[in-house]
Amino acid sequence: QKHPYYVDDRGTMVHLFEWKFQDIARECEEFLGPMGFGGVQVSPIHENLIIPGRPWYERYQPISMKIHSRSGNVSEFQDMVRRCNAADVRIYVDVVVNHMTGDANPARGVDGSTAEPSLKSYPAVPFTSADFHRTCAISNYQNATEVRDCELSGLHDLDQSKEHVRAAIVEYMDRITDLGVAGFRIDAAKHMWPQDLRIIYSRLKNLSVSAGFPRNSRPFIYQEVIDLGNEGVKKAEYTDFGRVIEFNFGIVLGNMFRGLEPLKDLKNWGNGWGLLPSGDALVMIDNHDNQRGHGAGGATILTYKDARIYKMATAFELAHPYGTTRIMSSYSFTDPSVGPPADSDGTIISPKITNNVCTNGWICEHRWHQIYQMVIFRNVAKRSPVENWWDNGNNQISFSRGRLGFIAINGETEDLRGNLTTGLPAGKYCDVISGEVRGNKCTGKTIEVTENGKAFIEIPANADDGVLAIHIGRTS
Ligand code: LAG
Ligand code: CA
Repeated sequence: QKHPYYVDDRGTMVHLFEWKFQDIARECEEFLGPMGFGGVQVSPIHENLIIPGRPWYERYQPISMKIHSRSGNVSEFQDMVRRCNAADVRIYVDVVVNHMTGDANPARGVDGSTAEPSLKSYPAVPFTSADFHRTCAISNYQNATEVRDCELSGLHDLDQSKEHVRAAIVEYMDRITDLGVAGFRIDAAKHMWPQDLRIIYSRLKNLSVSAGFPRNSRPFIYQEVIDLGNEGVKKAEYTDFGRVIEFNFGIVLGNMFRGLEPLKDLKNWGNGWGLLPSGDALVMIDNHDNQRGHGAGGATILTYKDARIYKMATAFELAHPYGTTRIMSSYSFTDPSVGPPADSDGTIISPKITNNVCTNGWICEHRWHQIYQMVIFRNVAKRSPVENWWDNGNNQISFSRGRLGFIAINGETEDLRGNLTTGLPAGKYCDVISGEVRGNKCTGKTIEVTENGKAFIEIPANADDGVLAIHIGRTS
């Protein structure tokens, strides 16, 4: 099902990568709810193999389907979901059911479960070798059968055509649904057969009525299918029964905001770009994989490390109506394997947040002014279309969202200065990038829209931010 069930038709979710449940609950109450975020994607919640050094990617190696991870146990998860729902923020769980662990000896999980991976024996589920595909490595991505029936990076590959496997997956997902979540990210969906996923999704129970969902609501499904256009598996095979994460989105925008292609080409963004239809896509600038060179994307993916152009690309993502948007929220890293900030015993250290700045090793892009203000912009703009497109023939662009919001972006080494059509009703507006409305005052640039909808817009080339954005009304 392709609808995220956000409260009040909110527009965006944030991936709080490796955050603990208790910290997420607090963040829902103190920040995400009031600021209009629609949801949070949490890191995988099942019990995973403990890998020495505690790299983040151990969480993509299930050893059982108990809810217990470095983010917390089942009661902490339940408490988080309840508190986030109460703050009008929905929870989405990253579900890893293509595979179990790779080989490890001994193999012990976060909850103490053990396994014999080399025998494909996972007694805590239980799964035995009969539940897995035979051992073979994926090497030829032109061969869809190999991609689905062999092992991704040596991770033992479950056979989702088996009734026992289907039942175990459905039982796990239903257990999470009962705790009040709104949907699921399906990890490695490309490595599972669409016909098996269709059956598994069709058996899932409805969302919890006691958690506040309307009767007969089906879980929101968005699937990780990396299809850059040249492999055996196609993203369109998965759009009948859920959304698909559109990886081209962040790749193209990365190229553009790095200056490899002119921003004026974004005029027809979403069409003719080889992107999925808007209603089928979940999009982001970067994710936990491609921000560190894992998965696909390559070196042009923008991350928090490219802060200025990252914020510009994110502003475009959130200003444009294409797709369901997700924001990445990271911890600082140089080594791509290293896990979240943690004590010597492996306990994750909570982010410390002062004046919207996270310390203790956390980045918290979602607390960056330019980003959360654009989350609000997207909520205000609702479903209104792109109108009043303008560009200078190169890297300066602007457009409105109907009569509700207006954004200008200067991606050039020349100043942007001119009378642009904003589409907004005449009046004074506060640029939410250089400031915000506090009390009755604009702490940033004030923009005056005249009767004909035009306003004088100025973004110097050397401005802190290459973006200006105004919108009607107030949200929160
Ligand atoms: C995903 N999407 O399909 C996740 O977004 C991605 O983060 C997962 O890979 C992958 N699927 C499997 O769930 C991550 C790391 C891998 C890591 C894997 C399992 O990107 O590097 O593999 O999680 O932990 C690691 C080692 C491999 C090794 C494997 C098995 O990096 O070298 O072969 O574990 O031991
Ligand atoms: Ca598979």
